[in-house]
Amino acid sequence: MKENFVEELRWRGLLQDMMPGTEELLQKETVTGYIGFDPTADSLHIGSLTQIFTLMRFQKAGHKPIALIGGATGMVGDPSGKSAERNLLDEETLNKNIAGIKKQLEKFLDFSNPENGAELVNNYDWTKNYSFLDFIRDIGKHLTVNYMMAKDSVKNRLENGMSFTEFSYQLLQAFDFYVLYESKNCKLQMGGSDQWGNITSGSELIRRKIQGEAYALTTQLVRKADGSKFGKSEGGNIWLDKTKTSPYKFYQFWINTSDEDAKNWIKLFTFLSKEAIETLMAEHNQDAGKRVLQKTLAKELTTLVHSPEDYKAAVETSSILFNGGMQELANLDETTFLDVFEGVPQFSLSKNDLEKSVNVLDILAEKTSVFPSKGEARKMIQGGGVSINKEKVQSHEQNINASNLINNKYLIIQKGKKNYYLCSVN
Ligand code: 383
Repeated sequence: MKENFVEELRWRGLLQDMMPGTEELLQKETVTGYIGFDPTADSLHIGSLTQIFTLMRFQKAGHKPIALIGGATGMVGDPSGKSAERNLLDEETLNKNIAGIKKQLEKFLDFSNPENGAELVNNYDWTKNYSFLDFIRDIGKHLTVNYMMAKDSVKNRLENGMSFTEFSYQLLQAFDFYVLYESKNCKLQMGGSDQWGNITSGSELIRRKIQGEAYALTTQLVRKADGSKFGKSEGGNIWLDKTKTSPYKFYQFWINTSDEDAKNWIKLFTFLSKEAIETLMAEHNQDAGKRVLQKTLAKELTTLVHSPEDYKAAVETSSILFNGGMQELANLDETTFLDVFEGVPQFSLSKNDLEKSVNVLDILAEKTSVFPSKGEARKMIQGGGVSINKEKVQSHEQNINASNLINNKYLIIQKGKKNYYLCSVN
């Protein structure tokens, strides 16, 4: 008896829809299943994590996963869930994106297992030489326009219009499923719930063209309890590529998850067992302030997507701002340094401002607005409540000059214990 993949998705709150017979098939035999990713950017972001995890869970349950990169479909653009026609990507961008995504997908799956090793394919390989005439004769003939128009991805666009190009998208994706069914006995396609229409077009094509049976399964799209979009921070997407989102920032994203979200996400984004999760939930309910769920999420995900070393560094960096000294801050690379200060109010000074020594009160209340007035700044200095670069300002007569800058560029001002300000000199 196989590990029950569908049941696993179900208790984790991941399952959205499946075609009748899917669960039975998965219980009966080792199934080859695939999920497609279009190369719309040169990195995947955490919005794709659910599907990466689905492929990993599928493989752990003993089935054979195929990750498909949409080199061909990426040239067209999926209208599913989109309210307007998209711009076509040029070839150079596409190639760069394909290379980036391929490298990432390879990290998550086991390609060496002789029983159910993963495969990575690119639909450009079987689409590039297929002629338009052949395509409309061999493939297009099997689905009616009526059928295609009944899909949400098309229906939702009838008012504003859509090009023939985007209308054809579902046929291209259907063709992929057919090719994989024929060449690799791939009987299942999975994806987020926005993909239901495209996936079932594939099953329909396989049924009509060769009387084959192919199945569909979709997972729920991840939502945030407060209704805002999952996967974005103030600065945009949370990417899996560490040059786009540093491991520190990635870690912080999960650490800052709300309690509500953390309770759901611990099931979606970890491989922890039901029992382990129940224990964590109980701990969380005892003392939510300890943030055990958030810490576990951050640990599991930073370790998986980046590395154990990156996780360790992120934890250390996180404590630097509050517990660390100047030297530790100065040793951070600039990206991480700026990430640490994200969300902290920032001011910029010009080089000229610091050419000569400047009185500290001028910095605090004139060149920046850390304090509303020099009087207030003076009062707080007297009370010992102002630090610059982690050192207490002893007197309001103190001066600041270029030699005080960290890495020749930054001043860190602290008002009281908790309020940080970053000045950068340009
Ligand atoms: C292309 C060719 C296929 C099968 C699938 C595709 C891609 C698919 C698509 N998927 C999204 C993407 O690439 O556009 N048409 O950005 C997203 N996926 C997954 C998941 C999701 C979907 O990559 O719901 C979120 O991540 O299915 O929006 O033969």
